[in-house]
This record gives sequence, C-alpha cells and structure tokens, in this order.
Amino acid sequence: MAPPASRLAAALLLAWLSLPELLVSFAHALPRPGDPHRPLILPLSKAPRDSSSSASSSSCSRERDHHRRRLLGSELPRSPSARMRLYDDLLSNGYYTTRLAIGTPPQEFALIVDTGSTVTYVPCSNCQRCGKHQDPRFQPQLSSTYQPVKCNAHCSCDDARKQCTYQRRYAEMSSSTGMLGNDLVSFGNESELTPQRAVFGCEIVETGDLFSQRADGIMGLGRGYLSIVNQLVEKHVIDNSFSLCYGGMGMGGGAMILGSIVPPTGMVFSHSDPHRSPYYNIELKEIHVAGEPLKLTPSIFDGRHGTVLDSGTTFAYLPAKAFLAFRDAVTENVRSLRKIPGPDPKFQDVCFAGAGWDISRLSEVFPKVDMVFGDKQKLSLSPENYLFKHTKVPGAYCLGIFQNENDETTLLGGILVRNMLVTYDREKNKLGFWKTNCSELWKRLQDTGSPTPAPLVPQKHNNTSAISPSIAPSGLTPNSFPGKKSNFCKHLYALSCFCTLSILPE
Ligand SMILES: *C1O[C@H](CO)[C@@H](O)[C@H](O)[C@H]1NC(C)=O
Ligand SMILES: *[C@@H]1O[C@H](CO)[C@@H](O)[C@H](O)[C@H]1NC(C)=O
Ligand SMILES: *[C@@H]1O[C@H](CO)[C@@H](O)[C@H](O)[C@H]1NC(C)=O
Ligand SMILES: *[C@@H]1O[C@H](CO)[C@@H](O)[C@H](O)[C@H]1NC(C)=O
Repeated sequence: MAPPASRLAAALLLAWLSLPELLVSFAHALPRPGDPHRPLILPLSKAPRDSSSSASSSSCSRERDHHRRRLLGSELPRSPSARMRLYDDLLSNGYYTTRLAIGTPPQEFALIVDTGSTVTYVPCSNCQRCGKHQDPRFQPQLSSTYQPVKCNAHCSCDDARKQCTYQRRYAEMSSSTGMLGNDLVSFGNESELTPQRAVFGCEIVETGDLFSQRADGIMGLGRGYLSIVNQLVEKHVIDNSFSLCYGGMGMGGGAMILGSIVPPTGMVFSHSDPHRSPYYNIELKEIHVAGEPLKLTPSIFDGRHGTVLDSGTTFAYLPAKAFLAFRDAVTENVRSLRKIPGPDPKFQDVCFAGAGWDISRLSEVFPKVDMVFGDKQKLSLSPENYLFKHTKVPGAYCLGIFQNENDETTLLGGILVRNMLVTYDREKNKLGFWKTNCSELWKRLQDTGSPTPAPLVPQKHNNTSAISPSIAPSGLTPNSFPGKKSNFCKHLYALSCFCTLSILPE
C-alpha cells in the first residue's frame, strides 16, 4: 500500500532516471564539501531525496513509521551517503568488517557489519576484560568530543548511577558489556557523509568469540534505536536505506553504502515486514535446485522469525526438512564428484572433492540454485552462495547451508549474498538483490569521477591492496574454523534475546 506521496516520488524518480544530464547538472550545482563529481554514479547513484522517514522501534515494540514528507521545490534535496569499503573474508575470518572512526581526533576500528544486531561497540581503554584485537582500544579521554550518556530513567545504569550501560549476551558465554557514550563517528574520507554524533558502546567486558576475534567490535545495522542506521536516519542525514556488497569466494572485501541508491535494473526484491520480526526478513517461498523445486510447503520458511537475512552470520541455516531436501537434491546433482569428510571432524559437513580449482567454473559442476520470493520474484544463486572451499583438500567444496538445529527460523548469513548487492530499503520495507562482482562494484563507485581510491586507513602492510581482502590472521587453526560454532551460536542467541537488549537513553 504505497501512500500517494511515494507514488509521486516514484514518478519523479523515473523521470529523474531518464534524465541523467539533469542529474549531472544538479550534482554540479549542489554545493557540497568535497569532490563535486562524486555523486555521478550510474546505475548506482543515489536517489533524490523524495521523502525522509524515520522508522524507529524500541527493542520490542512494533516499528513505527513516521513519514515526514517534504515537498519538492525547485531544488532537489538529496541526502549524502557514506560509502565504505569492506574488508576480511567469510572463510578466513567468518565475517566482513568496515573501518569506522570514533572521536576527535578520530580513533579507527575494524567492526563486523551486522544486520542482525543493533548496538555498535568497541573495546574501551578501561576495559577490564577485552581480547587482543587489530586496533588499539578506544580512549574516551583522548577525544575532545566524547560525552558519556548520562544515567536516565530509560537506561540501565552503572553502579555509580552516572552512566548508561548496555549488555549483549550471546550463546556460549559470548557477551559484550560496557558503557554508552556519544561521540562523533566518521565514515572515512571516501564518504560524503560528514562525521555525525552517535551513541555507541565502550566495552568493559567481552567474553567468548567477541573476546577472541580479531575484529575490534560490531557495527549494528539492525532495526532498533541504537542501530547506527536508525540514529543517522533519525537525524535526517541519510535516507532510510543501506546496501551491502560482500566480495566473493577467494576475494573477500566489498562495499557498503549507508543511504539510498537507485536500484540497478534487474534487482530482485522481496517484501520485508518490520512487524513480522525485528530482523530483516524476506518472503522465501521455494528453493529450486537445478531448476526443480524442492518438495516443501512454503510455510516451512515462515517458522518462528521467518526467513531472516543476517549479514553478521557466516553461513545459512534451514529448518531440518528443508535442509535435508536441499542436501539430497545437491548431492543428486553432483554425482561425478566424490563425497568426502569436512575440514573439521567435529562437524558432519557435506563435502565434494574433484570440482577443481577454478572458482569461476564451479557452476559447470554444481547445480544452479534459485530462491523464489513472494510475487514469484526469482533470485538465482551461484555455487559460491551455498558452498565454501574445503580448507584442507584442494579442489573440494562443502555445503555452506546447514540444518538449523534448534529453531524453525530460516537464517541466511553472509555466504548467501557473496557477490550480490543487497539493498535494505527500510523506507519501502523491501530488500533488493542484484548479482554483481562486489570487488568491481567498489571500483565502479570509485571510477565515477572521484579521485583515485585511497585506503580508508593508512595501510599497515605496503602491499595490502585496499580492494583485496585483508590478510587472514596468521595462526588460524582448524579449531578456529569460523562459522557454525561461533557465529551461528552468537546469532541463534541473538535471535532469541533481541527484546532484552539495551534501552536507548533520551
Ligand atoms: C609487495 O612488496 C614486495 C616487496 O616490497 C614487492 O616485490 C612486490 O612487488 C609488492 N607487490 C605489490 C602487489 O605491490
Ligand atoms: C584518505 O585518508 C588517507 C589516510 O587517512 C589519506 O592517505 C588519503 O589521502 C585520503 N584520501 C582522500 C581522497 O582524501
Ligand atoms: C571480480 O572482479 C575482480 C577484480 O576485477 C576479479 O579479480 C574477480 O575474478 C572477479 N570475480 C568474478 C567472480 O568474476
Ligand atoms: C614497506 O616498504 C618499505 C620500503 O619499501 C620497507 O622498508 C618496509 O619494510 C615495508 N613494510 C612492510 C610491512 O612490508
């Protein structure tokens, strides 16, 4: 049910799309700090700001939509976006990170981009129990703009009843506890978005995977007051949308855009119902393997939280019946390959040897998999969206889709969206998917008039190209094989405890 205003906006958008020259002149006319060429990106340009909405939700309450429409006058208002590089890789790290700077002068962090949670947090200089991560801890005392979030009626307070605290608990003792602070957050010098004040967590205690992981912390992109997206949208500095593009198998890295983009032609959409669950859900109806629908009723993908897209989860998890049907159909279609044990004897991975080195030729060996959404929208997956490379046997690959043991939720993690631009259009309550080379997507973003790509952070290694994934931490042991154990549990727990999360002060 599109309100009239958004239909008007859609019409304007169409008109705008068909007039790229107009866009060019507008873009040049708009006074903006920084490079005037930057917004000239097609097809990945930003949408004109037809409206702004702020969708806020308390941890448990339904999402409320306030549509604060703006009349379009002679000027074409638009919101800047933050364009950020992604680093790391699914197989070596189990996650993708971005660089976020907090404070004045900025202190930089590598944060896991996580659409499945809300609070953004980094280790604090006075942390009592924090692991060794890739950057120094945040030092509030060195930031001239830092403000503690003072204790108030709406938050949990520290013992001194001075500062608000937050706590996230995950399975297996994984947890993050800390103080809420407010400071300028900056999105890198490749973003148009200027530094903005935001509430974030300064960690005092971290346990489990949050303690042992190399990344410094989490950047929460979920739905909820403390989400960085909600905060920026609340302040009307970005449109109510963001996009992630995860680099492919063997590549890693990728790109993130906070703010809206014009959806590329051919983007496949699914409705995402904010009332269905607090997570970014989609309407998954069918899965096809090699063109054949799995014999399942569509309701199987609607159990518990429904089908949830969680960028912070490594792999994908289907309800038992759907998993078994999927596994059997894939196995049936790769008869030429040899079934072998997985890299970690603790797990009963389904692996196949003899597929060869060349990732680009995997689709000649492994079947095409399609996901069918409501409205019959069909998204075709490549083998890299459901397989991961066997870490011990060259040329072998394992199913990166598992059985969800304890839960009827269909949980789709990062693997499913490798080399896919995913737009989380919170304004229009839909998620868009577009197959692309996410390594080149970033290059394309760069090639549209902006200066040569500059690393967001001074590179520690001379040789680490900013586009390529950062180097895997050395000393990766089979035991630290990412995925099922760590991220799965983490998010399984997250899915079950969303409502107990922190309360936004003010
Ligand atoms: C990396 O550095 C080494 C030695 O400094 C050099 O020989 C090599 O060409 C560099 N590689 C790239 C891709 O810049
Ligand atoms: C961005 O910042 C890096 C390091 O902070 C710097 O080397 C680079 O020149 C900057 N790039 C631009 C386009 O300002
Ligand atoms: C994507 O682009 C990168 C960089 O141009 C290239 O190395 C890689 O092979 C491409 N990946 C695919 C799947 O085409
Ligand atoms: C970077 O390059 C410089 C000069 O080429 C060299 O002295 C230094 O050891 C290199 N550092 C790393 C981390 O490779």
